[in-house]
Amino acid sequence: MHRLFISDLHLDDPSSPQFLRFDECLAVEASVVDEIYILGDLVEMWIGDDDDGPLASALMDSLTRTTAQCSVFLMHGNRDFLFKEPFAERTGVRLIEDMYQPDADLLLCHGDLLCTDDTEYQTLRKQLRGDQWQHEFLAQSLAERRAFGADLRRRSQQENANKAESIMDANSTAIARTMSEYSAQTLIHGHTHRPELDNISEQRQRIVLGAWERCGWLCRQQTTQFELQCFSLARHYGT
Ligand SMILES: [Mn+2]
Repeated sequence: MHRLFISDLHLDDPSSPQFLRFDECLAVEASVVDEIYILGDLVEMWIGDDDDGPLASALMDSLTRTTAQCSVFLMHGNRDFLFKEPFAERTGVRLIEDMYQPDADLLLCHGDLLCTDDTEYQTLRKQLRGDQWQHEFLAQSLAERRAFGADLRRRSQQENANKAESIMDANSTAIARTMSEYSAQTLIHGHTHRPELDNISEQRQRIVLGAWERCGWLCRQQTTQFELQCFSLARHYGT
């Protein structure tokens, strides 16, 4: 089994280096790997599957081309939890739960659930993931939803600037408890933007995917081997 894992691309502009490299990465890897897993925060903000903006259409084209060649699994992040079935049907991606096991010993999550020290964020998360909030939000016009998204991003930047770094990291007790609960030997997540391959013990490893900021990040699995890789966003993927 040959798999690729990516997260935290925070795409917001189809002409950005991030989007161009993402599009190339999918085109190159689709014929090489069996499965691609996108573990949340693929985009900076997803306001609903009816989005008619340039990023939404470029993204749908790119994913549709890819799913013609390999399986693509999409998990929600805290920026794009409004990807729903219409998007999956249009692009051929499969939406997966946050906490997903492709194999018995492998556990995937976005990573925000592990940041248990940030109680303020966990409260907001519960609200935004609730049916009532989502129903009311999706009833608004696209313009209203875009404005709300921009405002939410501004607020979160301000709040996070005042939080200690450690509060926004994954909590080690939560990591251990979660891995035990799922009997996982390997945990892959993103969200914290702190890429690392953490050998917790002889039996357990945690791989944290990086955000596509200064470079692009991915984890490649070939049979039982996992490798965390970064690559330049300044030139074509694979060159
Ligand atoms: Mn995130």
